Amino acid sequence: MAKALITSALPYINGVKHLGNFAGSLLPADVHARYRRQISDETLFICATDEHGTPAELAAAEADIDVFDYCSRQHEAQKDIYRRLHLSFDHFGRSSCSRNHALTQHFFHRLDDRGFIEERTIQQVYSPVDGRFLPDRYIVGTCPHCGFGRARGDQCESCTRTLDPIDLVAARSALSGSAALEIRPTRHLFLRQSALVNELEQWLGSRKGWPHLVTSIARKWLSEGLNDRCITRDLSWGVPVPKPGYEGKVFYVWFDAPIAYIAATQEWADVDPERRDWRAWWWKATDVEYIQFLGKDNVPFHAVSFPCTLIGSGEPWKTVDVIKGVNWLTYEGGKFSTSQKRGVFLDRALDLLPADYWRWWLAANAPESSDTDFNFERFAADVNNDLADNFGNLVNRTLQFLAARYDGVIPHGGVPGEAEGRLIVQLDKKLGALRAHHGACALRKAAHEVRSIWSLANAYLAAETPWTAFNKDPVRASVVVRTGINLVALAATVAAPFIPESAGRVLDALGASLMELSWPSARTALARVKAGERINAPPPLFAKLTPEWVDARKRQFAGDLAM
Ligand code: B3M
Ligand code: ZN
Repeated sequence: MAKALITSALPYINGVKHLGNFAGSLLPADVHARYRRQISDETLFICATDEHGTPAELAAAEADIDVFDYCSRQHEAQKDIYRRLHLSFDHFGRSSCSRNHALTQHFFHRLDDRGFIEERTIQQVYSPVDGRFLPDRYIVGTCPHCGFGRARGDQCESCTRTLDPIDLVAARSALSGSAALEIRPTRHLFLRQSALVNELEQWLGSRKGWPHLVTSIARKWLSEGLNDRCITRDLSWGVPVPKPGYEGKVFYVWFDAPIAYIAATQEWADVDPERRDWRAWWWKATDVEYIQFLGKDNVPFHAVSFPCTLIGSGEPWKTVDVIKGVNWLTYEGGKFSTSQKRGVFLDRALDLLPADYWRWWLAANAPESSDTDFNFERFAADVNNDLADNFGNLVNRTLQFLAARYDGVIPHGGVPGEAEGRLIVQLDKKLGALRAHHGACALRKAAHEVRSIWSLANAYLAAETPWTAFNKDPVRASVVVRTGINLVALAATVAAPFIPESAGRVLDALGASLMELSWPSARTALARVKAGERINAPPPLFAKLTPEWVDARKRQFAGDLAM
């Protein structure tokens, strides 16, 4: 039995995430975790909220509440949304937890002891009125390129150009509004990544099976020369820097956030220390396969920075085996934007439709080889074709026919014939392909294989016409109906990682609970549900999305588009 450690990029704490965040890391990680459990691999799926850094501090200040309380509320809100999206985390933790504080400081001490930390003095903007140094994002002013009045010191949200705080016209503090800003020297700690280049090169060379996108980003960073990285900030919200002279400073959020993968695993184990051991997943864990799921902007931090932390510690930490990085999901031809509230956010998505609709579309259109554009027409067309007409129709017509003609009891009699033999051969081929796609974390291809299994099941029923055979050749009809019911069970089984709620309803109706699933070979799969069993047809699984629905959604979200 293989062991799979699966992590999704940690969603930032501030605000509800959008469909792009969901499609880029949370959903693919969940589908993979569900698949791994289905094939009985020992699976641990870990995630957490990424709570430190400027955005959380700023948002809490705006809402006029304590930053920890702010994060607690946001964490609960996000957790609830992920539950409703059927994300099957083994643990959903917080990067602000005490375990992460301790672990982050531990890594710092190790790196410092081994000579990988260096003090440097840098020039930074100081605001006497606020009594503090201001990170780039805390400085606002007019964009020199487009004239946008609320550009931030790191980037103009209007024209998206990256900025330096000194570029801003009429720069002022985002906290107090004070324009009396000074440049002052401040001391910071740097992680000497340049001293780890060789070890990192070697490590990267030993990784196999990464998507081209990920390898090329990692290689680009290495070939441009690894810069030493400033790992401290002049903030109060974060993990304190345990070094004299650094009182009032914390670690940079990107230093502590990946460490939270480990800390969250410790928290998972803390719940049941008798039976759970975090070390089995992270410490000398050579029997574990570790897969990280994330969007392409996060690749450098996972392919370079975090490995530098782990390798630089000189301790036997588990490093990632496969980084599954994906491209962007775009929204109606443009970017999703949290700050500009552009796009469909997860709470509103769930108000519109159950999780499975979104899960299916986003998996079947995963932005793997290129960016993918979400728009409501495509969404409705795919949902109607795949879920309602293909899977939904297979389930409904089979179970309704059973209810109408056999009183819901699976008929005895007859033996499988040539058509069933052919079916098994075709199914085994498709199941093999499906397993290979899942194994390669190729979400889109796996979803397409699932769809083709649904289509094959529908094609079998269309060709073998139990509804006509029922009168002409009842024995043959019994064989086809039995096969049909088992095809429904198989269709739901392969669908389960993608649309767990709908698949679960079907399997429940068939008396085959999700927990009992093992990965089927076609011959055993088609003999799972036996003659004589009574089955209650579930109500229709999916509603079709009408052109009126699409129009209404476009109008509903038009305001966001205009922003
Ligand atoms: N919170 C960024 C993001 O969600 C960041 C990921 C952290 S993973 C350790 O895009
Ligand atoms: Zn601008």
